[in-house]
Amino acid sequence: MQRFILSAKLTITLKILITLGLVNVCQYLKAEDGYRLWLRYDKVENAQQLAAYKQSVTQVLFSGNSPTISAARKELFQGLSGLLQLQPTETKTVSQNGALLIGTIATTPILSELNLKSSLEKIGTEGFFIKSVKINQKNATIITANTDTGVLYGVFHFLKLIQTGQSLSNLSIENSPKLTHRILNHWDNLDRTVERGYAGFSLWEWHKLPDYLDPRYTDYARANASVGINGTVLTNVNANALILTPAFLEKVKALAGIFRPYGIKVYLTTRFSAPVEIGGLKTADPLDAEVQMWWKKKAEEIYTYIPDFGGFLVKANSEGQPGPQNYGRNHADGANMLADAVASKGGIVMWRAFVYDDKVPDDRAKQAYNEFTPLNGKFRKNVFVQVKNGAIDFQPREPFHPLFGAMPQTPLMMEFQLTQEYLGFATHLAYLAPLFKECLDSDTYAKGKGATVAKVIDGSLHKYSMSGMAGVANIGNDRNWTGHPFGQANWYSYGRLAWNPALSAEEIAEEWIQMTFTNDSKALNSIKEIIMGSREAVVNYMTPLGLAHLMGYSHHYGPGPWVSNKKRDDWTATYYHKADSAGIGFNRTSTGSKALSQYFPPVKAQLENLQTCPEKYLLWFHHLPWTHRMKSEKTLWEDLVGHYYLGVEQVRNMQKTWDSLKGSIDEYRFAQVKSLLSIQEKEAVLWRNSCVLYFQQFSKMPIPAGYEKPAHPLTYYEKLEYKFVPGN
Ligand code: BDP
Repeated sequence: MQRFILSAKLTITLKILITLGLVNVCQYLKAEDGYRLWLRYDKVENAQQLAAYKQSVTQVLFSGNSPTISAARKELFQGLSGLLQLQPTETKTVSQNGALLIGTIATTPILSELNLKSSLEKIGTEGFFIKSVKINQKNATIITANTDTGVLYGVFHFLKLIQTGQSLSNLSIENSPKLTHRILNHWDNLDRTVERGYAGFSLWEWHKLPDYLDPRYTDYARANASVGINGTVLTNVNANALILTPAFLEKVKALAGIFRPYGIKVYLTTRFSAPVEIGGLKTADPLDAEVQMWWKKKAEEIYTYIPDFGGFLVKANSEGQPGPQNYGRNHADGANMLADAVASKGGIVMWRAFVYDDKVPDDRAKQAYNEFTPLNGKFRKNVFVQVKNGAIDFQPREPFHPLFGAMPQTPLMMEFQLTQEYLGFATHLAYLAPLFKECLDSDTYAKGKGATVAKVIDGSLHKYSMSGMAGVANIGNDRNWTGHPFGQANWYSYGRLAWNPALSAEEIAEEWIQMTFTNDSKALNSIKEIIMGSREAVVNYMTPLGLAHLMGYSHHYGPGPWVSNKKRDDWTATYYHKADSAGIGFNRTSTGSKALSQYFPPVKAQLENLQTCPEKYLLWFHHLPWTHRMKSEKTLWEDLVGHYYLGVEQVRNMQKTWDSLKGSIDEYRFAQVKSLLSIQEKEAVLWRNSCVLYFQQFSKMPIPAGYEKPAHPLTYYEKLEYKFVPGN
């Protein structure tokens, strides 16, 4: 009773304040905090458009009743009630213009009259088909597919048409994924810390699972399904064997149950030494019969919990993780043993190619290729070799990994990193789709011109039987999921590119902005300008002209070009930039480490030749004197300094453009991004000053006139120390 009186009082007070114009009630009660991601479903603002949409959706005929169809139905009604502010009636027959028919061909008999067979054959098991048709002489729209998951994807696409202001007339959309496996990799530990995670703790509340199911798990699944992500690896590649024990499998089962209706399979990372650690065996040798039996039994056990378990992701013999080489075996021996254990249930193994060893004297960039190419064709059918986009480690810019194109008989899976380990964490705005695209569009020349990385991983080049892309997630339990509101764009664009690598970074940015921020064309263009230039800005103020790995030791936060003399040489900055009085850069040509010889001849020739090597990769492949003449006619030193200063300028421009958006987007996110951009500006200056002063010791050349001078001497920057850096 008392509560009622209190809330009545509060309502009256609010009403008075609203009448007086003192409180904008929407903002007061519901800040746009980013939780809803790109699935905001706010009312369509343009009245004309809204009226047209309403005419296109007057009644709904939903058929089927699986959990996936229920999820699709729920999503549709949630979307329509928000976007169009209507609850269309569900009917069984088309009786007026504007009917929406949704369901698989098998559950929707009316559709069999429409002659859709050839279209449905084309879209496979996950594609969908949205078409304007006439039924009973009435205008109708059908959303159909061969499977319930296809229907769900179709519903999300239909809602997106409205969210992005597109017409619903004369539709004829046939859409299907180009890759079979579109998977997020969570580097989440069982204690809920996230390796290289900058958005809070892990979403998975292991302690409360399986009894408490956070509603957020469903929203996570919705977001993934909306972009077609169909798998999630729940645990860190630096694996803990405990995830394979019954107590944890029970928890995994609960999550799998939530994700299943959304077409998402669950995968786990395995610790190669699990048979010893939790199985009591003396060895984990993959050729040992007892070990093989242990994994078979373990897999059978997992399938009793999760009948559609996806399989294993494995990091082995890399950065101290155990693996088959501990027993004198190779990667194929290890992968095949696990593949055999899951094969009969349709499971797969994603075996990572991220291997390098500081005991091996060769260039780190060459090691994965050297270890894996001899194993081409030696893996079981259900094994992917998962390869990072570049040969070192998710740098702001890397040339494509030479393994792409080099393993025609072994399906290669792309691994991108969405979490910004090397791109300023969740404080820097960096839209990564241009980075992903740069790699996907690179020509490997594996079968002559046009053999792009995208064609390798979509399986078309070598006729792989499966194809896949993995994205190391940038998601945590921060209210807005990704820490930086623009981090959401990296999750979104990853999903879109895994669905179709041919999409452009720009078109993805546009749809994301429309759904996440606004349809207003002026604001849209300003945000697009910020987003599209953002990654290049980061490259410029961190690692321009092909430099790499200049980040702080171990945590990778902030500049550390001076990092040297650590326990592993290949974890220092000096290993990568090799700056000295003679010049700067890593010589990977035939007079250096010969890493270039791992590329197909036309690529090698292009990159080896200073006239044709794109300057963005220059110091990745060449060690050059400070006085080297660049295309700009400037010396290498001047050009390098120019890039560092340009990077800071670009961030300042991003700030200005963002400021111009005041009033066009909600206040909460406006203020949040504004603050984050000012951190980014501060840190960009820190990067610029640190790197320019550090390299100047070797170039012994002045910072060209006209540039603002660093505020402090080099020693100041070298002494900066950061404690408790997240994600480490
Ligand atoms: C590096 C990260 C490290 C990961 C490793 C990997 O610094 O935390 O464990 O990659 O991919 O980027 O295995």
